[in-house]
Parts: sequence; C-alpha cells; structure tokens
Amino acid sequence: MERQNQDWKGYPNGLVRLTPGRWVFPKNYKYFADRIYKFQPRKTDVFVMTYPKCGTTWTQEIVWTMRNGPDLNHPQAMEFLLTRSPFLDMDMLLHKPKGLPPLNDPLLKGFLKLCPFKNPFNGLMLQMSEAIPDPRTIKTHLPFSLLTPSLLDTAKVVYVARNPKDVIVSYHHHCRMNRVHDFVGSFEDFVQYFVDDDLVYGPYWLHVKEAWEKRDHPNLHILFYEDLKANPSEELRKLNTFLETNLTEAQLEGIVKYTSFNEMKARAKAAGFNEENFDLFNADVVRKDGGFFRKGESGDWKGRFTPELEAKVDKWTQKNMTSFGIDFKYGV
Ligand code: PPS
Repeated sequence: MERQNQDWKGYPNGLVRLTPGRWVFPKNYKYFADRIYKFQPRKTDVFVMTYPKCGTTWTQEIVWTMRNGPDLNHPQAMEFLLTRSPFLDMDMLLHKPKGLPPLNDPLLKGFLKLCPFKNPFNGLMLQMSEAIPDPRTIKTHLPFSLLTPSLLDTAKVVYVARNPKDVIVSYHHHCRMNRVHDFVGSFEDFVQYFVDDDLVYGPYWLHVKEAWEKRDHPNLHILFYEDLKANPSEELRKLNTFLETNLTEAQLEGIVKYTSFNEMKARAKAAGFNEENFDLFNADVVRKDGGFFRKGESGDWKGRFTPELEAKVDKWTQKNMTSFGIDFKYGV
C-alpha cells in the first residue's frame, strides 16, 4: 500500500484484493460487488467482456451497431456510447470523494434521461445497465468468476483479448490520463505492477484464462484485437454468425468503415466527448500524449520497452499465458 499510495493518486480510499484470484479493485468495489455479481442477464443480452484496453469500446460499438442500427441510421447512434451500452462495473471507479461527474457530463445526462427518479449514488452505470431497453449490449471489465455463474448459459459474451505489450502501453497511458487512477510513477514501475498482477482489474493472464477455458461454449466468442485490426471484414462476418444478426455484406462493410478508429474518434467528439475538457481526464496528458482514442494500432509497443523490460514481459507471458495454450500476434 505504501508503494501504491506513492505511485497512484486516484485511490484515496485504498484498494481491495480478492481471494481467490488476487483481483485488485478500488475499495468502493465492496459497495457494488454483490449487486454486480447478482446482476441478472437476459437471453437477448450481449456482454462485451475484456481486461482494460483490449478494444472494448471498439467491439461495443460494432456489436451495438450490428444489433441496433446496421443501416447506420439509428436515432440514438450519435449518443455517447456508454449511455446506449453501459459499463456495468464502472461505479466503483466513479465514486470518488469528489463525487459524481458534473451535470453537463454525458454520463450523468444519460443517467438522468434513462433513470429520472433514481439516485445516481446507488450506482450510475449499474442502474443504467438495468434500465436500458432490450436488446442490451453491456460492457464489463470483470472476469467470468466475478459475474453470475449463469451468465454464459443465458446471454452471449464477446470476449476481446489483446497482446500484453500493447495492453501495457495503452493501460499506462489510460492510468496517467484518467483521474480515477492518476498514475504518477514511471513506465518501468507500471510494467512491474503489471507483471506483479497489482494493477486494478488484477491479473491479465487469469482474466484471459477464465475465458479461454470456456472457448468451446456456444455462447462465447473470443476475438483478438490484432485480428480485428488486420481484417475487420472477416471478424465482422464471424460476429454476424455468432450474434445471429443476418446482415448483408454491404451492411457489414458499412459497419467496418463506421467503426474505424478515425470515424469513432470523430463521432465521440461530435457526441460531446471533449477529451481536453472531460472532468475525468488530465488535460495535460491528453494534450501531450493523446486522449482515449490514442493510436488504435497493433504493435505500438515497439520502441517503448527497453530490452530488460521486454524480457520481463516475455518471461511473464511465457509463464502465465503460453502455458495454457494462448498465443498473441504482436503487430507489424
Ligand atoms: S477501456 O478504457 O479499457 O474500455 O479501453 P478499450 O476500449 O478496451 O481500449 C482502448 C484502446 O482501443 C483503441 N480503440 C480502437 N482501436 C482501433 N479501432 C477503433 N475503432 C478503436 N477505438 C478504440 C484505443 O485507441 C485504445 O488503444 P490505444 O493503443 O491506447 O490507442
């Protein structure tokens, strides 16, 4: 905790570590854990499940659009993504001593529209996840073991994995930029937290392993960020089969373009997501190193690791991930 308190300014209430699994969360997880675990999935739900920074938002937009607006003309398409496709476990990150986002924040606006008579302090995203109309597309960064055991037998899950080195680079940026984490240590420190499984959301390898072990379940579709990047048309075809959306080639191609990095970045801005002026973000980091839509590439890790750091991550990957049979592409 001493080390954590020095390097992270975003967890003034401390952290919790769960056993088994050694998952790490901000302390406010305690207040939401039970309700999240008991969150009732429906047959028509699709959960987009990933460890942070693996391509959740991209996949969420693809899945939501395929199911709701394949002709790109849905009246809500321009609304902030998390108000159409809520992030189930976000509340533990939002509830800082500072309170909720300000009234002009797209999240709170979306909440007030969907849940006008509810108290946002009882879980802004949790209540939105309950309130959005079917068919629901719900984002979670939690692993299978922290959600209801009936999840996969009831709803469909699209699980997204990304190579650990790009995850580290992207998560490092995210934790510096995002005030809910406010990481002030070095990149070297961050890599150490990652390989020690000490980052919020816990061991990446176990997160992936829990999904990988269920890979033959008909309600689970595992997607790799690198494959989606290299051949989005092919991955959307596979999703079309998995989601039973029966879209035409022309509709799929339209969605590929619509969900490209540049189009999503531009649309988020048009929907009111001003990253330099977003209460949760550190504007200096956004200006210097980019915002949420940072690079959107695979292989961006190259040039970021010293040979020692690279060896450390390779050793960790070999020990924890290759051992259960998963392999990653590392970009061009
Ligand atoms: S979060 O905050 O954990 O939910 O982030 P997540 O959405 O999982 O991952 C963010 C990274 O995905 C990139 N991104 C995209 N890449 C390609 N195409 C599209 N459309 C797209 N949208 C988001 C985003 O830029 C983050 O990766 P990095 O490497 O940091 O750029």
